Amino acid sequence: MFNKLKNKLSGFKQNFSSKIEDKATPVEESSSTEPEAAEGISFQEKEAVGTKDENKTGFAHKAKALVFEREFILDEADVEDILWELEMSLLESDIAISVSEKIVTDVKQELVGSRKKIGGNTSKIVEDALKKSINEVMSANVFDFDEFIDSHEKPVNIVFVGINGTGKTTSIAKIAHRLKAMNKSVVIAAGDTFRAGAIDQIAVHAERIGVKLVKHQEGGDPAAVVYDAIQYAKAHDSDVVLSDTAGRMHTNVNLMAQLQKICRVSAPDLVLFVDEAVAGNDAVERAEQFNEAVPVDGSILTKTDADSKGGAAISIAYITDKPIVFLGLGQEYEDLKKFDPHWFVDQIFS
Ligand SMILES: Nc1nc2c(ncn2[C@@H]2O[C@H](COP(=O)(O)OP(=O)(O)OP(=O)(O)O)[C@@H](O)[C@H]2O)c(=O)[nH]1
Ligand SMILES: [Mg+2]
Repeated sequence: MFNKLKNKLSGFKQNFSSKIEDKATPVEESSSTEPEAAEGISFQEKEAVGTKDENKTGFAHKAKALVFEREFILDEADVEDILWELEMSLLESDIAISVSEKIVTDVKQELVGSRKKIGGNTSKIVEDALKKSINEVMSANVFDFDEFIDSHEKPVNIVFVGINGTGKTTSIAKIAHRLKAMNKSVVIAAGDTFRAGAIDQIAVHAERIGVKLVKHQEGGDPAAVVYDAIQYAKAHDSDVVLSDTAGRMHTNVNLMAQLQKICRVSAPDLVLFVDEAVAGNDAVERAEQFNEAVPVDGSILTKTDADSKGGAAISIAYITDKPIVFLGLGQEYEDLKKFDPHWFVDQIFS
């Protein structure tokens, strides 16, 4: 997962930290290594009255300071090329332009132009600056799915949308499995009446997981299926309705109008846009285009297990201003992760 991005960031860390090493200088003794004068007596007086042991400790402290305490100051010209390379690496990793620019600016602001102490090793200083910025980008929009379900009036109505083959049906099955394990009652609406085999596909999942499926005939009106599923859930006091929809291109006017009808008729509490992490910037753009047709509340990024770049995951919430709700990490029901920016950033730097 994210191997290409990891390699690129690691190359950047190495280059930037060797630049810091080049510019590192020992901290001058007078700056911060001398012990503060005790209250009421001057520093000279304190030294004069100090015991032999205290003097020894003071000397050891100073000696240590000379060897280990270092600082650096970088100016823009020192790292211009390295930061340019970072920006190119981020763009090549499918991170959106504005997000790449933000990360580069953050790193620059954090490490360039002012005097910095070298606390740990230099590579850690660079990693911390990168981590801080990426964390900030990814924490801009967070959403707690479980809290949403618990705090919302029953049945919570969730509609899944996206282009063909991105993992909508599989994600619904994973979420149904997850909700069931949390003792929630789930109804699935077989709202993909368009693709041959779609109803059977979701029926197999519903049966395996042990949740109710509401379905009509192939070619039927998906809005009616979703409506019926909600009526069923209301009558049976179910907690959640998960509505599948057919994959559609955002450019297909008729199918987008059908999606609008589904949302009009069923008034979803949550519309989740599903796309593949591997689609990179395309996924981000599609999220925006779907949002223009039906107000999308958040995204699910699937196939993150096969994503070597990480760009969509880093950019999508920042660009669309909607949170990532789940990540798909494989084909099994358990391969679903509630999105956590800190976990994600740890994966990139693991
Ligand atoms: N590796 C991996 N494969 C996934 C993941 N999520 C879904 N898939 C696979 O992607 C393929 C398509 O998944 P579906 O759930 O049928 O996608 P869909 O969006 O419902 O497709 P349409 O209904 O045709 O639009 C299947 O083979 C899934 O097993 C994931 O997180 N990781
Ligand atoms: Mg499907």
